[in-house]
Amino acid sequence: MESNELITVTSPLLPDLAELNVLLEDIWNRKWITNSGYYHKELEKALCEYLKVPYISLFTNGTLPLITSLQALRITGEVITTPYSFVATTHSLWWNGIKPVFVDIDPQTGNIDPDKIEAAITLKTTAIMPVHVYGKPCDTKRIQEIADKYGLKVIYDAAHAFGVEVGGESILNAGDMSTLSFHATKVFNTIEGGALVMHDEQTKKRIDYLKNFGFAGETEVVAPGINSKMDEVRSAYGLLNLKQTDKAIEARRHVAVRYREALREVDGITFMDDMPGVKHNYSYFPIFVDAERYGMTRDELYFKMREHNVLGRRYFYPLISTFSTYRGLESATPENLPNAHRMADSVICLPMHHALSDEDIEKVLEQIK
Ligand code: T4K
Repeated sequence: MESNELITVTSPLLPDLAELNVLLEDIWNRKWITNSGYYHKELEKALCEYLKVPYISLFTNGTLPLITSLQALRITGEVITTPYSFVATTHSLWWNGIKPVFVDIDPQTGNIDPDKIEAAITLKTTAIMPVHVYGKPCDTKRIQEIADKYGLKVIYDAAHAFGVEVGGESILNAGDMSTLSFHATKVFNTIEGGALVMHDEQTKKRIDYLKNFGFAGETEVVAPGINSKMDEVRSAYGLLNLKQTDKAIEARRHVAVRYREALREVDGITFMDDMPGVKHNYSYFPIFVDAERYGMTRDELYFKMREHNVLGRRYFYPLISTFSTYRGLESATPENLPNAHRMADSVICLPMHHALSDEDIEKVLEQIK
């Protein structure tokens, strides 16, 4: 008999409750529960080390670092970005009064196609905001060459790229800044949370002011900042979760290996392989359905899986460029974004997390095979 248990696309990595209680007691004793406390500082330190980055600033979620990075770099006018992402990427531009300019993606990686960026640059372009979608690294070298040639800033939305490295170096060191999300659904989570990664102390200081209303000391406000601080409870929770992240990524890798092994034989289903020289985090496992060869459309498969309690997700469908806020933009036409449309119309992200059992994995595969 089939089990009624839902196999969800992800499941949060949770710290040991007894260990968390010890830290909570300490926080209670300290009576310092937010505004850059002890655990906030400790987590920033631990993350710099784990992620191999020089400076990091914690945030209360993964959307506010996007918005704040644009403020900090004083980005205006137009920003070139990808339509194939979670809607927060483009919303951060909107919240800064910036016009998003969508560029199509590379069909192999799902990331912005560097070959199409130059044609989208105008006199108003001030920055590029690519996304390492599913944690697959963008072509950061090519993007930087273009940015340098035209004097543009680059802010990477690295919400999916926690711990991803290329040639032994963190992908988070590319561009001018990178943002992270520590949402419950991510490889590393602080329930809600996020961060900005930067290269120098001066920028870190400025970001720390901006996330605390612009305060630079008790009586001085240096910029119209916002409140996007992470509290002590979530910082402590994050410290504990960081200790088990490597193990969780290894468990995810095990899932990816089995999925690939089984799906290589299924006609009409494709997926992404590991990239040479890249340390992946296995944050998502997207498959792409070719309806003709597979004999079923993506949506037919998606709903059939749901009927059997396998809850994949169609990340990232619909494309951001099709939402009412953005579809009026000249760059939002389907003719400008054929690869992004093809990917959004064929994708299902399979359940992918540390707690999937071998039985769960086989159940997911059964639905597809
Ligand atoms: N940039 C990119 C590229 C992003 O992908 C995101 C967020 C951001 C920026 C913004 O970062 P944040 O401000 O969110 O930190 C989820 C997440 O809410 C969102 O963080 C994430 N990307 C996006 C891709 O996915 P939903 O609406 O699909 O999540 P939800 O609530 O349907 O959860 C999915 C599944 O996860 C559930 O079916 C079961 C499981 N789950 C979820 C939660 C919240 C649990 O088991 N426990 C939980 O507590 O958006």
